[in-house]
Amino acid sequence: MNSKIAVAVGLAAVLAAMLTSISTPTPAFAANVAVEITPGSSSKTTDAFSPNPVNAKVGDTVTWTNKDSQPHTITSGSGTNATPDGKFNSSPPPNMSPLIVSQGTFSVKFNATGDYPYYCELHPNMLGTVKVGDGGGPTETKVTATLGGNSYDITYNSTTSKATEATIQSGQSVTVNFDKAGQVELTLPKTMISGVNSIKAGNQELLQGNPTVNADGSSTVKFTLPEGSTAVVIKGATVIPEFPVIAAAILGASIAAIIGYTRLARNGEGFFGRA
Ligand SMILES: [Cu+2]
Repeated sequence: MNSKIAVAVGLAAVLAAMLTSISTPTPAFAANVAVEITPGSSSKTTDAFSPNPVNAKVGDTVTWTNKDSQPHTITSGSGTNATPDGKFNSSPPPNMSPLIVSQGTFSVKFNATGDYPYYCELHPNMLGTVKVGDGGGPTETKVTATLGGNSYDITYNSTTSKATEATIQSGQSVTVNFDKAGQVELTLPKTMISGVNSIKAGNQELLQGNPTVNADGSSTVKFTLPEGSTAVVIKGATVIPEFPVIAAAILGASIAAIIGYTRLARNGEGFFGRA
């Protein structure tokens, strides 16, 4: 056999083996969930990881990939006092070895529901959470509101209630409908509403304390939708107007100019005086 042909046959065999391994079916229920350690993460906090928090189901494997140029660790525990809780650690004591080097990965399979906070032992300012829900499906989903051709995703987290619809009352409020009562956490995009100051079910105020404002400017609010209620009306300092403010201002100025010109014309005058 000619050596070139031999190489070609060898490559084809390797390729066939790779394709076979790729197409091997994975178990129907367990999933792989990807999280990135983001570039520049050593100087970041809760945005050091993406997504964060990350949602998984019991049996899922979460894999972190280090997209930063520096090494990091994925260590379970609360980062504020930098104490490992021993649940998982990419870089166990005593030598913190191995570190997750640039482009390296670390995986953990989660077998029980709960919230799992974690941090980086080299940079305890880097804080993340894995939220593991039961096998009934993701606990966090979204509902989309539209206005003026734009759509706004509202993410919600609830084990009891499903958001069925969201509508924007331009410049006033956002209404979210649910299938039934229960505890709900909503994250509302800044482009839709900011400065959330009221969440009402009928006449009942549900908002307690201030909403959490996230790094991207979105607001996260938690409330309990009372029995018998299926909708909340959310108000804030600003709710997206039908038209952008600048467009409205230009439109207003144009109307004023037309009216002004019409009056001048009626008096037999142009903009530059009598013709
Ligand atoms: Cu780090």
